[in-house]
Amino acid sequence: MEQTFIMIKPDGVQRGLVGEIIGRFEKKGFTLKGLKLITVDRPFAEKHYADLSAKPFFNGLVEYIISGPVVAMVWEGKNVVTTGRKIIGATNPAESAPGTIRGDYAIDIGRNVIHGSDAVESARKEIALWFPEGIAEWKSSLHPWIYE
Ligand code: YYY
Ligand code: MG
Repeated sequence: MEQTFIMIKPDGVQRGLVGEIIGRFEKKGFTLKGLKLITVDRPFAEKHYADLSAKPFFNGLVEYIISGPVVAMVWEGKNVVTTGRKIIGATNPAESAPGTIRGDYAIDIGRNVIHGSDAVESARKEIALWFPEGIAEWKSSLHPWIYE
């Protein structure tokens, strides 16, 4: 089953949005496979966003991610990478549709509350980076009520 890496950024944690965000993924029917509150250091944040290291906003992005604890999660389910990105909404909250997390809870692109992997391959890399200890092995007993 497909997995994705979802991270509630420091603004989402500080603003008390953790429960709301987890609830949206839970209620959709996805399965929580990993979860931790963690403050990462600069080299770690730079590694997570390595693909963006040439961008002008890279330093500000890294500062933001290391500015407080984040909630790192692994969610599992059919098409969870693509559907997770839809639940999150467009990168710039000015363009995120109402009903999405960024559309409902964010205004500025540099405070957009949440990260979600953009492809199955990047999800695999991000899960390995953030959960080197591995993730939980369990199957929700709701499975037959969510999948036909
Ligand atoms: O995957 P996603 O988070 O939607 O966007 P990315 O293009 O991967 O950029 C990562 C992160 O960088 C974005 O969530 C906000 C920030 N950022 C920015 O501050 N300014 C930009 N012009 C583009 C992205
Ligand atoms: Mg991205």
